[in-house]
Amino acid sequence: MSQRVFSGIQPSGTLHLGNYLGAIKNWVNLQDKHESVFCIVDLHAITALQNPEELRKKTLEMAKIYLAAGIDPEKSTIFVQSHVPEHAELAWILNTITKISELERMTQFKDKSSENKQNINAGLFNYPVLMAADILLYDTNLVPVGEDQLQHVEIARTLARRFNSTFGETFVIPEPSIVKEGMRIMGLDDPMKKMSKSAPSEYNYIALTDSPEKIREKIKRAVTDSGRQIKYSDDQPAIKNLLNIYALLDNARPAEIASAYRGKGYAEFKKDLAEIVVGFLEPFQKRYNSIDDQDVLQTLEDGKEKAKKMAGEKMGAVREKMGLA
Ligand code: ATP
Ligand code: LTN
Repeated sequence: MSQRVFSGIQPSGTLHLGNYLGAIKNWVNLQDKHESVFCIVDLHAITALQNPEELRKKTLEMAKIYLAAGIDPEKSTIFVQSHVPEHAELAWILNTITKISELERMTQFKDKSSENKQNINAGLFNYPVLMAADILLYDTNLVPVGEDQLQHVEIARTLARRFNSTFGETFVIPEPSIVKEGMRIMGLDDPMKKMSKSAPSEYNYIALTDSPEKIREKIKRAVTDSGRQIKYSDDQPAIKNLLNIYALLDNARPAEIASAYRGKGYAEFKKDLAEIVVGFLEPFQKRYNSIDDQDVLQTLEDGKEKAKKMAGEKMGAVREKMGLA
């Protein structure tokens, strides 16, 4: 039976290979089997101070990234979170059934508030509640995300259950959807930390916009393990990470790639990996650059209408159940 898929990314910062392999690649596969809704979560982005012009630009860029990565507006709904006010409305309501202690446990809140001590705002604290609203408004069954978002999907499940048992059956209980090899792509400069756009060094990540020369240089400089062999094992986390990237882009299994390189050196493996990454990103960037802004705006307009209809129906039911109508 077809299920409903929902996911989103904030229109801030540069997208990297971790975002693509951990989340977007899975979205592209899921849209063929399931009714899918993909959102650009600008209301989440403003939990850090944004320049208005820049935010508008990044929102459009993110929509282009979705399209260039293969999200097909004929199959999926693509829209901007702030275009559908029901997200903020449901978030408010869910806030009233969320315990402060539940939000205090969120590791992303702890990380982000320690990174940016001057702006620990209430929106940053309530971020997971808005994310729960995003998910629950659309009767979502599956939420494809990277591992770092699992705790937030768990809160969405808790709030759905709590609402249903207090006010009557209203929300579907969502499940996370994770691709094992892609769920946590590690930094190229440190295989113990996840690849992240907020990393201090650009040698941590491969941006989806990096040039072929930059990609080759970054992979050449990627740290390797002290062992000499190319094998897929937890005690060689750096090579394991590179094998995961290779396998996901080549649609193969990491252990198979490892055995194809048995007896060969790291240099040869890295050289081939760089070409695999370039071979993926070059056509991606071509597609990205050929997308017309006017077409994207139209896609977002169509997406808004579809999303409004779904979200409006759900909010009607919520208001009714709570005595707000
Ligand atoms: P930051 O590191 O600045 O917090 P980010 O790079 O983690 O940002 P997000 O916008 O928070 O990016 O994440 C977008 C999506 O990409 C989420 O589904 C997230 O789980 C996934 N993701 C992010 N980083 C990775 C990674 N290193 N490996 C796998 N998935 C990832
Ligand atoms: N918090 C997520 C982005 C996000 C999201 C969502 C993901 C906001 N709402 C709903 C899945 C479903 C992140 O990646 N930082």
